[in-house]
Amino acid sequence: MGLFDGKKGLIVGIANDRSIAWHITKQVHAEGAEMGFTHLPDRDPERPKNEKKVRKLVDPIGAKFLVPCDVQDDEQLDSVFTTTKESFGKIDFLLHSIAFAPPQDLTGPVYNVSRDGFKLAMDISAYSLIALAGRAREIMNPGGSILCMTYLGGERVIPGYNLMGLCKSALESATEYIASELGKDGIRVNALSAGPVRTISASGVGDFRKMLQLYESFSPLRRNVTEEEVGKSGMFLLSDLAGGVTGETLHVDCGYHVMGGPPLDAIPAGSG
Ligand code: 0WD
Repeated sequence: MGLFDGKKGLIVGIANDRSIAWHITKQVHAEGAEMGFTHLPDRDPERPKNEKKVRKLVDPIGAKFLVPCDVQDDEQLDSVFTTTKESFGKIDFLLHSIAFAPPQDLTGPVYNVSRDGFKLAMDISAYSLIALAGRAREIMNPGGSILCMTYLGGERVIPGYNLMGLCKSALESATEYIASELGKDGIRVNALSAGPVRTISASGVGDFRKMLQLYESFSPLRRNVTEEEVGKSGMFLLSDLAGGVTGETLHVDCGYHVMGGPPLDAIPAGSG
């Protein structure tokens, strides 16, 4: 008896086998869920590399469908939900696991962010939750669960996270407001705040290797979170086990978010 027996859902954000969306998908699949997926559209239809990368992962687990979706395109979003409705009728969960900021705006200081870069990053990384949730509510069963992915840089300054921090602040606020609006329909909306995981998007954040090292020495568990732990926490929030949880940002970061300063044993001896 799986936690997701008879449950159906839509996963937005698998890019490859290192994507957080894939780690969550594996856990939800193991609990019996049936899923449909989107992938970033391929610029050259003759060379569908995005589709191929994702299909290689999701076909073996019985994907109901795999369709292109650029969340900046309302027609594509409408088409995704038409396919979802045709395939499933109603769904029980939705995972939003996407983000993007133009590298030149992400790597520079926030005070230098361009107007267009700000708009693009906010559109893909934050407005997309609004666009997806507004469509999902039309076909979601009571008891349904919407989950997005966030990071501590949306709550506090994390050097190098920069513009994406502003996007995550907006994403987390949208999570709370949409949770307050959909609760009467029995739909929960939460955010999972993961510690650093080595993925393609992460490689766009300044000095990611140093961030991993810092988490190892500063977090209460003195280590980084594993992909499997992120996957299981995501599955928890999408499942009925989290039936009383909504509007929440759950940290799965080995406790790093509680630290106000480095642990004393993290300061090199003799550096007084
Ligand atoms: O340490 C990390 N990796 C953390 C990531 C820690 C905490 C949170 N997160 C968040 C990210 O901010 C993001 O919201 O998790 C989410 C997923 O990120 P990820 O798994 O680290 O990144 P990735 O595997 O790159 O998936 C993000 C995907 C893009 O992948 P690529 O590699 O192609 O950039 O978002 C998708 C795309 O597949 N994406 C889009 N999908 C639809 N329309 C768009 C778009 N316009 N832009 C990007």
